Amino acid sequence: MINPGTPSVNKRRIRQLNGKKVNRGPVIYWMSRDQRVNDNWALLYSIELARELETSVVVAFALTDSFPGANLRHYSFMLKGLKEVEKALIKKNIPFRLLTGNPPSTISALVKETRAGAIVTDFDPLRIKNDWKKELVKIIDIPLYDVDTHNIVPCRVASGKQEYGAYTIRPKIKKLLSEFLDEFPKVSSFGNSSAKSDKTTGWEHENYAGTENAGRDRLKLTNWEAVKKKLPGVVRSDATEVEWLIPGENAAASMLNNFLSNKLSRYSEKRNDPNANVISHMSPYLHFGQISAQRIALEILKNFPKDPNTDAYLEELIVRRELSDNFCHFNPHYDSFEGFPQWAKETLNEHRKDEREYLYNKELFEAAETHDILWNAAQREMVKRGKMHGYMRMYWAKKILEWSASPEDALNIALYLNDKYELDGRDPNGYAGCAWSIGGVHDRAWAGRPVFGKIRYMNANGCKRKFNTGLYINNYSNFNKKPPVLPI
Ligand code: FO1
Repeated sequence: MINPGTPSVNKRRIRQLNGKKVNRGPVIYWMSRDQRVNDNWALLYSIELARELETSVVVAFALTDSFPGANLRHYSFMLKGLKEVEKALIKKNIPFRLLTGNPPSTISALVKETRAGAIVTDFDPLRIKNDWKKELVKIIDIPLYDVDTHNIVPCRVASGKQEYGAYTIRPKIKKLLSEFLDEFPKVSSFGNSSAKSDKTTGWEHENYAGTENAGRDRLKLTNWEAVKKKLPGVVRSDATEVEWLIPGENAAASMLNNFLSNKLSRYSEKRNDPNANVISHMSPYLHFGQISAQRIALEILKNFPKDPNTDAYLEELIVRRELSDNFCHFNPHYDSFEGFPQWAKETLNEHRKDEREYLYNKELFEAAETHDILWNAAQREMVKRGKMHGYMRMYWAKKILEWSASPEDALNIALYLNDKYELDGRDPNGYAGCAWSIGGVHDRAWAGRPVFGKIRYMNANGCKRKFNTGLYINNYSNFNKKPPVLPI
């Protein structure tokens, strides 16, 4: 229970997605984007609502084996994180249910089974999540609330339209930080009367194995190995599991501490140098919601004086990331040529027929078999480590535009590879990043040139000026070479 008297969740984070009235019965937190127990406004609101309605909370994660572009690399990282979520919730006497199947159907089945009185879920601007929510509200007659706990300033509060770029959204966000960048209440254990009902609601389901003592109640434990085996589509992937990054809320917190203590002081100077390894590695944890951006910002502001390092990092963490949610939320074509700004579509159309000095298809790009050894090294870093350095991602995507038959092919290939190999693929950051590189989204027009037109151009010399490209190329010179064990 949140300790009585704790400030309630800022209502401006919350939207009710249908017009239904709450019923008696437990509050379900349908956890999806924000897969963590600490620093989670959606979980906190679920508990607050349950307290008001004098009922209990059940947390559910609806697992689909067909999340577009996802494979073993992603599911393995995600499931390990969810296993930790379940353990942490059980310690707080909050039951966790892992549901497998089509999310709207499995969630509505849970509503029936538990006779739930309301559902809370977390905000996500991606099409697939909106489709799930639209389908769910058609088949439930209790309220569905959506809480933005991914953004510090809720996406739907920061702006009411698609923003042109960082320079237009930044002042809007800065003005609202004092309202939203507040400390989270702690979630202590919850006198969950529903826990007793576990026995009566017959949770005999192949996803469950055994029970765990949780205070005076016994709660079901998920059989995670059985669940992972049931993910048929992911077993055959060639995007192998990533070993160097430990998944889960605890690992995310220690990775953050490591970044703050050992790397932040060199961040602004070295952040564009892949060999310097000063990046935070937060993006996979942020993608799966295993850490809150608000927590990261609070830790920085609490413990570090404002300086070029904190400015540069907070700009990425707050402005750039919230800009990408804004882009995906307000632009339904966030993953296609149609989503580019008018000036970019015009200039790319004018240069459609320009001769491509080199031309590669998806297979050659994927195999890192272009003429450019720097580009190939970046592709191999992504395939081997599941994470390409941010500066190289821009170069990598822009070269796909330069060496593809059309801008549409380029965007499709960049998104396909990004979503297949990047741990943080299928994320608004990735869609906005590819659209920036290939379609000038959030950027301005530059001097025209073949193929690119007025889209900003980048070349290897630009990289050479920033870092030792020879060392980077050597580190990723072939697929069999073990990637360097970078000091995490
Ligand atoms: N979210 C879900 O609610 N259910 C899933 O089964 C699921 C699978 C999944 C696989 C790979 C991946 O990268 C993301 C996945 N997500 C899933 C979504 C994820 O939790 C994030 O919410 C979004 O991708 C970020 O917008």
